[in-house]
Amino acid sequence: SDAELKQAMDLKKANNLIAIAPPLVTHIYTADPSAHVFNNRIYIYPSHDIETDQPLNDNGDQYAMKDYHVLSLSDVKGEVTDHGKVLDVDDVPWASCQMWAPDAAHKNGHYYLYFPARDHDGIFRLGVARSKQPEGPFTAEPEAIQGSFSIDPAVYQDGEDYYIYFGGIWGGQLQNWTEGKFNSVDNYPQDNEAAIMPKVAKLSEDMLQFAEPAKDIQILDEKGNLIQQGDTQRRFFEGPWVHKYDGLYYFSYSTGDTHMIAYATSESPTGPFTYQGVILEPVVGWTTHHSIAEYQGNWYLFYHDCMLSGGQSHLRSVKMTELIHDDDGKIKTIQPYK
Ligand code: FUB
Repeated sequence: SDAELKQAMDLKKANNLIAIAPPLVTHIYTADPSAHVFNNRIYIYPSHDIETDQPLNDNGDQYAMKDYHVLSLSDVKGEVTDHGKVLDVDDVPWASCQMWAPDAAHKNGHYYLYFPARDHDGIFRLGVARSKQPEGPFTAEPEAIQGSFSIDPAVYQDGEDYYIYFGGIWGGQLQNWTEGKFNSVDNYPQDNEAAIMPKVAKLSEDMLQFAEPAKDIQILDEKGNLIQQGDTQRRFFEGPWVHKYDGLYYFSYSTGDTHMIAYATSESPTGPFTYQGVILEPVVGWTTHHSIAEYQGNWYLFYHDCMLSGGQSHLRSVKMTELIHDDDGKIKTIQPYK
C-alpha cells in the first residue's frame, strides 16, 4: 500500500534529517495538534497515538487511538504540561474506536471538545464533549452530532458565530457521502472533475449541534475554477483549519497522498477560497496535519512528524514553529528539516 511504501522510505530518512523543531513532548506520541489560546496560555488538543497490532494500510487502521490528552504551555520555549487523559472512547456511548483529530472551542465559560470516531457501525461521526476548564476532563454527549459524518473537525469563531469545518477522503470516508447519505462504495470523481470538497456548518447556540446542514467549501484555482480531483498537489484531502489575518480568512489543509499543508484565502469564512500555496513541505510520516494560532504577537504553526519513532507513520509527535505572513499576506513556506 501507499502507507507501507512511504513508511519504508521514512524509516531510512528519519536517521539522516535534522528537524527544525523538537517534539513538544516525548513521553507519549501525539499528533494532529489543534492549538488555541485560552486565558493567555496555549492549549493543544492532539490525537494520542498508540502502538497497535492493526495493519498498516491506506484505510488508516493503524491509527487506532482510544483517548485524548490535552497539552499546554505559556512560554513557547518552555515547559509543556500534559494534563493527562481527558476523554476515553469507553466514556463515549456512541463511539467504538479510532479517536482521530480533535479540536476545541470556548463559549460563555464552557469549553467544547469536538472529535471524530467510528460509531458502532464503523461509520465516522463527529462528537462533542464539555468541560468548565480548557484542560478538561471532558464529558461526552451521549449521541454523535446529528447529521455529522467524516473526520477532522475544526471550529473557528467569527464574532458571535462558530463554524465547524470537517472532512477527509480515503480512510476519512468523505467519498462515501457524495449523495447525502452513507454509501459503503467509494464514489470518487474523475480526475478532470471537481474534487470532493471539505464541509462547513454553523454551530447551534448551545454548541452541541449543527445549526444547518453542512455545505461544501469551494477551493478554486487561479482562474476561478474548482480544483480538480486529479490535481493531487492542491486538492483537499483532510485536516481543515481556518485562521484570520489582516481581514482575510485562510483555509489550510492537508493534501494527503502528496503530503503538503496547503492554503487558500477568502473574504468570507465559508468561501469560496482561492488556492495560494504551500505552508509546510512534507514531513517524515505519511500524514501531515496542522493548526495555526497567534500568541503574544507572533503566529505559530503546530504540526507533527514521525522523527521520534524513527519514521513509524502511526507514532507521531506534535511540534511547533513560527509562521510568517509576508507583507502581501502570503505565508512563507516552511521546510521542516534543515
Ligand atoms: O490521526 C488520524 C488521522 O490522520 C487524522 O484524523 C488525519 O488528519 C491524519 O492526521
